[in-house]
Amino acid sequence: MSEQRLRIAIQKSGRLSDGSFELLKSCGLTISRGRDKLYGRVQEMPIDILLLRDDDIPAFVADDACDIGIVGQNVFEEELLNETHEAPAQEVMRLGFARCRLMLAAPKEWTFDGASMLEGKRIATSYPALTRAWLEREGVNAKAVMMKGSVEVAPRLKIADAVCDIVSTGATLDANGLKPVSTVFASEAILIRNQNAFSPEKLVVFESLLKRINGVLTSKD
Ligand code: PRT
Ligand code: ZN
Repeated sequence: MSEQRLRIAIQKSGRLSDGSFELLKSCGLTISRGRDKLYGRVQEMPIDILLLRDDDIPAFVADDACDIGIVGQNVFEEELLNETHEAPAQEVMRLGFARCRLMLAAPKEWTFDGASMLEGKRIATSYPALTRAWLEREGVNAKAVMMKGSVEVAPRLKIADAVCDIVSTGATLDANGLKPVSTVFASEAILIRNQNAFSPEKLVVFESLLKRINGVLTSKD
């Protein structure tokens, strides 16, 4: 990949992919994908695209492997709270798609009357840092237990008393005998960038891309 081309990280396949590709397309960009499908090239502007797992995007951007990226705010903020990078990536703007909420959810039979109900309880989550920050704000002493997947089955398996998970329609919680009781973090896709100043060539491309994205977003309002 040329040093002169702006490198953008987007999710290879998942809930952010369609929105990310659509946004670039709406900006008037055509992407040709490499044979390995991990790499794409924009025809109209000097932009290279790296296709990654969403969880890797903040670190790739922080470490300068990519200049910018599109990721869920939930993943980005969790990484920030974990302070894994001395110079973390920075949020540039909200992109208005992949909206969801990180929610505290409890067994349906609970009569939930406030966060204090969670005192001393175990909460399964893929977002322990965001969950702990919320518990702290609420003044509750509870244990956030990390689970990478299938968080919603934890109460049934008696691994945890409640969960803190991403909710979109709520159907997954419902199917697992859980109900959402409180929003911990509201999320959507965001554009992030590396902290360092871009080279003059890259800056021109970056600013032109931002202008196009802003144009697309305002035309949707
Ligand atoms: O493979 P890779 O690691 O790249 O992808 P992934 O499987 O880790 O992530 P992916 O593609 O599922 O989600 C990417 C991002 O999309 C998330 O980080 C969120 O920012 C956003 N997003 C939007 C969602 C949802 N909606 C969503 N519904 N992420 C996950 N879900 C899951 C949730 O975890 C739960 O299992 O969908 C289920 C709940 O959906 P409902 O509709 O039943 O409530
Ligand atoms: Zn992921």
